[in-house]
Amino acid sequence: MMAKPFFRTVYDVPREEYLAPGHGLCAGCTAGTIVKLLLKVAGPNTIVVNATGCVEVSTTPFPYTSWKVPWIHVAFENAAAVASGIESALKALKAKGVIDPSKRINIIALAGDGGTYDIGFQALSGMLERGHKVMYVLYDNEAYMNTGIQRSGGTPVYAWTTTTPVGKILKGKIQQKKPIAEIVAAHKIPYVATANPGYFTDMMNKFKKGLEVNGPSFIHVIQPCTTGWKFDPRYGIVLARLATETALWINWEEEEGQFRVTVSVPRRKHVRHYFELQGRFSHLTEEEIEAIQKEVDLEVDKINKLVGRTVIGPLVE
Ligand SMILES: Cc1ncc(C[n+]2csc(CCOP(=O)(O)OP(=O)(O)O)c2C)c(N)n1
Ligand code: SF4
Ligand SMILES: [Mg+2]
Repeated sequence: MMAKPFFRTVYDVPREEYLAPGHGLCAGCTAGTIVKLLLKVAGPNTIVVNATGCVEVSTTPFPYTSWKVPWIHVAFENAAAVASGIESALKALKAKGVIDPSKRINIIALAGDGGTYDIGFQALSGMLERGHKVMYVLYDNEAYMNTGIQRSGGTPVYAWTTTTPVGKILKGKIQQKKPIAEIVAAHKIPYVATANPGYFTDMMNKFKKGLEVNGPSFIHVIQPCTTGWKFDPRYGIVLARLATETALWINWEEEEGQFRVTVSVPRRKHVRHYFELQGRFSHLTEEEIEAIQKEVDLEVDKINKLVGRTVIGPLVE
C-alpha cells in the first residue's frame, strides 16, 4: 500500500522562507513559486547548484542575493557535474570526520530547459549513471528565456520563439518536444517525476521523495513564463493547471521502476483552452490544433493502458 502523502493541504506548507522577496523575476513568473516551495520542502541544510538562466540572473544581481541557503552559480553546461563533485566532497569530509556523518545535507541541481535538454545533458547523464545522491530539478519554461526566448529541445511543436519565427515559410517550431523525463527514466535511477506548480502539494511531495531516495532523482516541472509564452501575468497558475486538465502535461512518477499517474483527470479539456491564452500559439490554425488534439488522445490511451485503468478521462469540453 502507498504511504499517505506528506503535504496534503495549504496548511501543511512550512512557513519558513528561504527565497527572499525583492528578486527580479517578471511579474507572474511561476519560477518563483516553484523555487520557494522547493526550498520550503528542502529546508536550511541544503546546497543549491544553479545553472545560468532566469532563476539565477533574477535572484542574484551582485551584490544582492535572495538565497538563504548555500548557493553556487555554475556554467550553463555543468550543473550536474558540480553537484556530483559537491556530493563526493561531502562524502569524503564525512569519512574523515570533518562533518558529522549523521548530518543530512540536501544537494539540489537546479536548471532550465536549455541547461538540461540541450547543453547540460551530458553532465546530467553522467551524474545519473554514476549514481550521485543529488536531486536535479528542471524548471521547464520551454525556451532559453533569459537570453531572449530562443528555442530549446524542450520547446513544443508550433511554438513561436525568436529562433522559430512565424511567417510565410515557418509556423513556429518544426520539431517535437524531447521526452526528457522518459530519457532520464531510462537511466533506471530510483526516482523520476513530472510536476506542476498548479498542483503544489503533489509537486512538494515529489520534491520530498526526491530528496529522500538513496541515489539520484529528477523532477521535471512545467513553468509557465509570462514573457516568453505571452500571457497576462495573472494566468500563470491557470495555465499550469490547464496543461494538466488538457493532458498536454501528465503528472506522473516512477519510483523504483513503478510507474504511477499522481494527478488523475476525470474530465479532460480540449487543448484549445490551453493554446488560446498564449500569444506564442496565436497563429495556430484549427487543423493544427486538431492535429495536436489527436496526438494527445493517443498519448492518453497509451498512459491509461500502461496504468491499467482510466486515470485520464474522456474529452468533455
Ligand atoms: C555555453 C554558454 N552558452 C550560452 C550562454 C548564454 N546563456 C545564458 S542563460 C541562457 C539561456 C538559459 O535557458 P534555460 O536553461 O532554458 O533557462 P531560462 O533562462 O529559460 O530560465 C543562455 C543561452 C552561456 N551562459 N553559456
Ligand atoms: S522571462 Fe519568463 S521565466 Fe524568465 S523571469 Fe520572466 S516570466 Fe520568468
Ligand atoms: Mg528555459
